[in-house]
Amino acid sequence: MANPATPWFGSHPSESHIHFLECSGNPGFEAIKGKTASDLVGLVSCAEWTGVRLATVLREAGLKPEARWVVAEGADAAAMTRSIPIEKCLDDALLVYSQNGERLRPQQGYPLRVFLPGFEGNMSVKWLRRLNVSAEPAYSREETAKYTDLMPDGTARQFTFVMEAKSIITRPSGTQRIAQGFHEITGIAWTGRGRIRAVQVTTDGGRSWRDAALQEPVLNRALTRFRLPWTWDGQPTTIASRAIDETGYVQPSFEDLTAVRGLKSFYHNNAVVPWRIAADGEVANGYA
Ligand SMILES: Nc1nc2c(c(=O)[nH]1)N[C@H]1C(S)=C(S)[C@@H](COP(=O)(O)O)O[C@H]1N2
Ligand SMILES: [Mo]
Repeated sequence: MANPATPWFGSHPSESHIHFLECSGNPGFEAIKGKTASDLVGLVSCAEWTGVRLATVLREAGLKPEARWVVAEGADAAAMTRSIPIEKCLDDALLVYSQNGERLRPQQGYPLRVFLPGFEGNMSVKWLRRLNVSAEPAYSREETAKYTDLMPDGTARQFTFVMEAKSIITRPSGTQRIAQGFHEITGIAWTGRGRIRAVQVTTDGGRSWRDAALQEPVLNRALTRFRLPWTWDGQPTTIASRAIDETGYVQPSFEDLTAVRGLKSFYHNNAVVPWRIAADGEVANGYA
C-alpha cells in the first residue's frame, strides 16, 4: 500500500454500517465458568464502520471466472492470513479505514482492515497488506490448527464463518446483588445472519418464556438491546434469555449445543447463559 497519509480510497465510494464484531472464541467452552457477563461474552463489540466495498475493488481489478476465494493477509508479525469465500467478498464485505467516525486506531488495524459483517472476528484481518484472489483457500494456520471445531467423532468442522444468534442478560448479571421488588431485566442480542426477530426471557428457570421488548432500531448484524419488566418475589430462581433471529433460528441451551458439538471444540459457543439468583439476591453464573 502507498503512504497511508495519502489514502488511495479517497476516489472510491464509501459506505458506513453499524455492525457487531465478535471473536468466535467468545467465550470458548470451558470459559462458561466465568463470573460476569463480561467474562462470558466480553469479546464482542459494535461500531459504525466506514470503508469501500471489497466488491468495488475486486471488480475494478477484474476477476477471472475461476476466482473462488480472496486470501487476506495482515502486516503484523503473525501475518494473519484468512481465506474469504468469493460470495462474501462480492456481497457485504468492506475494506474499512474508519471506526465510529475516526480513522482506525493502531490496535484496530490502521490504516486499513477487512470487515466481514456477521463472520467470526478473526477473519476481519487488520493492518491489511495483501489480497490474493485464488481458486482454493490458503489453508492457513488460522483455518486449520485454529478456528476449526473438533466434533465428538474426531472430525473437525472447517470454515465455520457465521456467528450464530446469541444473547445475554447484562442486568441483573453475575456478581451483582438485587433486592426483592421491581427490576428491569435488560441485555443484548445479536446474530451473524441478519436481524434479531425476538428475545425471550425466562424468570422461572426455563419453565416459561416471555417476549422482551426490543430497542429500535433493530439493525442488521448489530447489537440489539432488550428489556423486560420483572418483580422479584425474593425466592431463589434462575433467569436467562434466548435470541431468535430473522431466519427463525433459536439460540440453543448449553445442553442442546453440546449434544451436537460435544465438549472438544473451543470456538462458536453461542449457548444460553443462565443467571442463578440466590435467596440473598446474589446473582451468579448458572453453570458454575
Ligand atoms: N492482522 C491481524 N488481524 C486480526 C487479528 C490479528 O491478530 N492480526 N486478530 C483477529 C481476531 S482473533 C479478532 S477477534 C479481531 C478483533 O478485532 P478488534 O481488535 O478490532 O476487536 O481481529 C482479528 N484480526
Ligand atoms: Mo479472536
